[in-house]
Amino acid sequence: MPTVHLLDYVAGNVRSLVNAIEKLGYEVEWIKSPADIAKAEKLILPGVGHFGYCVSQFAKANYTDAICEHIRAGKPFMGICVGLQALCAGSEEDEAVPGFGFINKKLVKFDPRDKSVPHIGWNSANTALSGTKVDESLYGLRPDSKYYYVHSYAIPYREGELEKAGWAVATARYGNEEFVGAVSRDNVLATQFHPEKSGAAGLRVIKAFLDGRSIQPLSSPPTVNSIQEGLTRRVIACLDVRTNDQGDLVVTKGDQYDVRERDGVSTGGAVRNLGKPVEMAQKYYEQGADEVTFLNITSFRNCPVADLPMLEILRRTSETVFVPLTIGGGIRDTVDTDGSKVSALDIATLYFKSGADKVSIGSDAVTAAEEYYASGKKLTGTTAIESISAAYGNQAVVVSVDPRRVYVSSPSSTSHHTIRTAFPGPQGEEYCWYQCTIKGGREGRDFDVIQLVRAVEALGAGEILLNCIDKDGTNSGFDLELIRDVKSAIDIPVIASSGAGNPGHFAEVFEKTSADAALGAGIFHRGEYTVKQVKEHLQQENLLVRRYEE
Ligand code: 1PR
Repeated sequence: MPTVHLLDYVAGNVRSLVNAIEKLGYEVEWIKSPADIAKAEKLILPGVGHFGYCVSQFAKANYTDAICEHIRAGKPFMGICVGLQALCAGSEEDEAVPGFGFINKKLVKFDPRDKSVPHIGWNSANTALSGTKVDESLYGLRPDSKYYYVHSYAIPYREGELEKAGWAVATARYGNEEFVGAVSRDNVLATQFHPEKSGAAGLRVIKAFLDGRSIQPLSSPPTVNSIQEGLTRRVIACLDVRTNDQGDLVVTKGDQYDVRERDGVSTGGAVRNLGKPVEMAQKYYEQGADEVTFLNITSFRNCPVADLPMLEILRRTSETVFVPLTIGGGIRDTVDTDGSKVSALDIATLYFKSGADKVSIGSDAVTAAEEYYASGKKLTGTTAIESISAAYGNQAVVVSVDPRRVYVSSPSSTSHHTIRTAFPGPQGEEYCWYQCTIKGGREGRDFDVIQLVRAVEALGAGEILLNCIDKDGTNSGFDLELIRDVKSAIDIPVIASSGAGNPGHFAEVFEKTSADAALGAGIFHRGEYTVKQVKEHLQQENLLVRRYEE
């Protein structure tokens, strides 16, 4: 089997990249020391996280000179995400650390005034501006395909600048900022997006690099109408996973968090079994889901951390599902069955190594946020959110929020942040606040959702998964009032969740709020609608979506 060398210098999900390379018929060899780089023919530098941290890690381990030598020698080199950023002169993210300097540009942070930052989701890598012919493809890139990005800093695109230095450029637009999605010159290809997470479109790019084909003819050139710039609306399929009474791991789904069958008026029947996690994730990938989220909604009792069943689910899913995978449930400091302490960061590391791109933190985030205010907004660096985002980047940390409506007659009757609601409470109350809960909604806290999201953003969370217990499983649509309120309080992206019952609800949440993504569970598991149908409906409503590519 032909070989490609991979440098696994810091944390991150490299498993998906390895799976992608192996699926394409190549074998991965790991670079373990700078001397190994000299032996490499093709070298891939993947990367997530903090620019300064990554680039100084290379320097500390004496990799910088070896990598630069490989590039100067004209040997094939591919940089992914921070692997692209490292080629630049520097980054606003860390002014003290210079990059390798091959690309004479500095990375700049996206302006959060008109959009969420980080930029997370599917966007273009369009070579049209850079002059690549419409019937030719640069490393398999298609101007009408979408690729998965997750980053806060980017190279601003100024027409002609990089081209003058010999680079071919593929661009993307986020809000009113045009930035560099990919660049190529001679033996170098570098992508800001993650090809290993970009479905078939991304695998095509990796294959073109591995096969050494920089320019190829396009058998079906894009039409003017098929090229649409900008970030697409993300549709996420969520799988709540737990063990049922027989001990099998199943996908389940509750009504307002009650996952047991209802027998007439009484509850408390068997745990609903809607299918097997890996098979269902694969099915949603093939339907065009832009991401898949697994939530372990019960802790697996008496199970050593290293054997957590979710690790195996991730390993198997990441072999065939090439879109981002999020895993939540039980991410907190814990004590293992042998009495040893395991940190939230250790658990997250196991998940990332098994193929997860993001971890989602629920109960522990509420506790951390409460402590944040109690200490006068001090950052200790020790919470799960802080330690995981420091090691893997903010974009890898999602906070899952489980709020419940509490109705009040007037804002003055509570110290919490209220909204005026168009859906009055049982006593005709016109105001409500959203109470944070922990332990899957079992315990309510004297803490509101706005306090929580502001605190976790300050602690380093990169995205909010915004559930709503009142809406969960009701098929009655998303809680638009809650989503608008949370969006107006923070800059990081918000995933709307709970209540999706038909494709119109997805269109509604994107049209009437500025939600960055929308998640559905029951609607898909019960077979009422497919992800494909939801995306077709969004498209009919003139909302930009990623088309699924075989
Ligand atoms: O507290 O860090 O261990 O994380 C536990 C995680 O498990 C949290 O993310 C919490 O939301 C989730 N969870 C705990 N108990 C339940 C339950 O249902 N009994 N599920 C639960 C939460 C909510 C959504 C759901 C949407 C969409 N599920 O993920 O999928 O509401 O549903 P719908 O489209 O069918 O309306 P920790």
